[in-house]
Amino acid sequence: MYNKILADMFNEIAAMLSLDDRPTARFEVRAYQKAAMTIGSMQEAIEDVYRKGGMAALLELPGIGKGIAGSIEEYIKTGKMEKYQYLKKMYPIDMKGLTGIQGLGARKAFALYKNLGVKDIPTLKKALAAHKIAKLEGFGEKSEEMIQKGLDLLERSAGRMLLGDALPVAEGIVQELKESGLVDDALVAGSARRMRETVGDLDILALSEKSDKVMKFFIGLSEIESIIAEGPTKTAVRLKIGLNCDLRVIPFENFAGAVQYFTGNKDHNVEVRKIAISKGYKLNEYGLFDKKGKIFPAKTEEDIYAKLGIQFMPPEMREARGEVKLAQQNLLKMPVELKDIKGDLHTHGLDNNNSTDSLEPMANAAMKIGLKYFASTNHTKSLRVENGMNDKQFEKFFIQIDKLNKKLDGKIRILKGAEVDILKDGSLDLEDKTLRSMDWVVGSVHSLFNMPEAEMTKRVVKAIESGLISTVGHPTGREMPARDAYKINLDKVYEAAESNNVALEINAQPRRLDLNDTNIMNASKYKIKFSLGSDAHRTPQFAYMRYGVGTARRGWLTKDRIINTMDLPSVLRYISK
Ligand code: DGT
Ligand code: CA
Ligand code: CA
Ligand code: ZN
Repeated sequence: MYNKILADMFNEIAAMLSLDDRPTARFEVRAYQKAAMTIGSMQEAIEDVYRKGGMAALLELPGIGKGIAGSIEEYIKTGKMEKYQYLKKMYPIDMKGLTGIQGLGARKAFALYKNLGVKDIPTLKKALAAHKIAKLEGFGEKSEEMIQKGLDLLERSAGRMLLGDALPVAEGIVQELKESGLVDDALVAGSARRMRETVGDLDILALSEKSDKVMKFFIGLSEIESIIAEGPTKTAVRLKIGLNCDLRVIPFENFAGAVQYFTGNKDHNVEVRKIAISKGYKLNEYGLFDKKGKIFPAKTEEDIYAKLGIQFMPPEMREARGEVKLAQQNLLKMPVELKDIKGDLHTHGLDNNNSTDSLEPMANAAMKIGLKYFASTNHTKSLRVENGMNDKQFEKFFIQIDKLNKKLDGKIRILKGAEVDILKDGSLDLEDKTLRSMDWVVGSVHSLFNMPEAEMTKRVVKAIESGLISTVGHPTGREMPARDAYKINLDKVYEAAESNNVALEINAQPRRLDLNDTNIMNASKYKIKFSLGSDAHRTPQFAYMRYGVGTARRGWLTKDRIINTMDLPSVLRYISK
């Protein structure tokens, strides 16, 4: 069916013609837009219409005149369209991709091409990263910001989505399924269950014998934008957040097998299946079967792993990184759990500050989720956009913390700290004396991300060697989806951290998750401790901790490696050393 292809081409022609200043061009633009609309919304294939009724049939379609009908005929016959190709030569840019961005019309796209050589999304990204657009006549700071926002939005809806955006929605759906009374169990499987930092789609499993009713209930949920495919065992939908979601309804007999299979990942499954085969079984999405095809009556996926002689492991570890082999030898150590976390070692909170809540509500929120302590680690003066504080201001602020600690009466303890900027040369953004007066200091890079690797490494190592920081905050500086990690020799950072007894942070902000899983695996080969920080600026953000824990688990980190698993007296003892 050529409908969409032709509609896209006509829209692109209209966009290119709109750059033409001749008055007649305006009419042409409208004609092509109209034709695009007609063809795009037709149910019957345009080529069938033509084959059945020829040019006359095309001309009968609303908004299709002689010229455009001729172009359609030409395309059906030859697979090409002269008018389109002629214009493309004049404007060799990805008009469709670029004008698909909110805030970027054909004229602006062409101006970007003429002035900055922007011809598609990758070159646009480069221009944005270099902040070249703001300086361009007719654009400005605001316009650049809008284009950036539009691009982020587009990418979010097109590709993978942050776990932090997707998981709460998935959990909401699971909750609604459970409350419907139609299912005996439901869970999020797939990459979201494995706590992967981004997810391609959501995979929800429901245990029920009433699949018809469950499916009906599911497609009626308010989270759903449209139905992609509806069936008795699987329904696929598009969610309003811009992500696809599959629901599978599975009877009791097959549920454990499905949970194991759809949790994945695929490579992990392949390894587990090989073991099943070597033992004379068959393992697939329906369960574990013996030679005669009789299903092994597993109630849970634990039963399946046990039957195969593989130590049970949490979903976060199932990434085919050697876990299956170790589990066969019973050598897997179980990773940290959220309930092990007693405190939060990276938080913000200040009065009269636009970007954070005040300290007292932060303390109450931390208490409410059961934390025994948290470090208040506000920004330092170099970070002006975040209202970073100077030495004097910290001094005053700590008096406020003393008062608040008294008021909180031991129910929760606020540790005095800062997220001190590691400056260009590796020096720190506060006086030594101020830093020495603190319980907990996070040292972070917040500027000049584009340094050469050697320089950045030296910068961070120098901060580690200062003896003044407790941990390195978000050690690679990445921020998904837009900012990659800066160039840094992490092994040198780990070495320095090991010999100076400085921890490395696992920043739990869903955009950061830094260190990430693979970095954690490498870092844990050194004798380093890790600190987890929600980096909460607002009271609900203490809950980000679970993403940090998920990432630690993906990096196979055990409880004893993580400072936050210590109770308050142990942490105070640890800090005083
Ligand atoms: P995603 O959606 O890209 O974030 O990643 P996943 O892991 O959720 O992948 P998805 O949604 O394609 O499939 C869900 C799970 O189903 C996957 O983790 C493992 C299982 N699976 C999918 N395709 C295959 C396959 O071809 N073979 C095996 N053994 N398992 C598969
Ligand atoms: Ca998935
Ligand atoms: Ca899927
Ligand atoms: Zn920071």
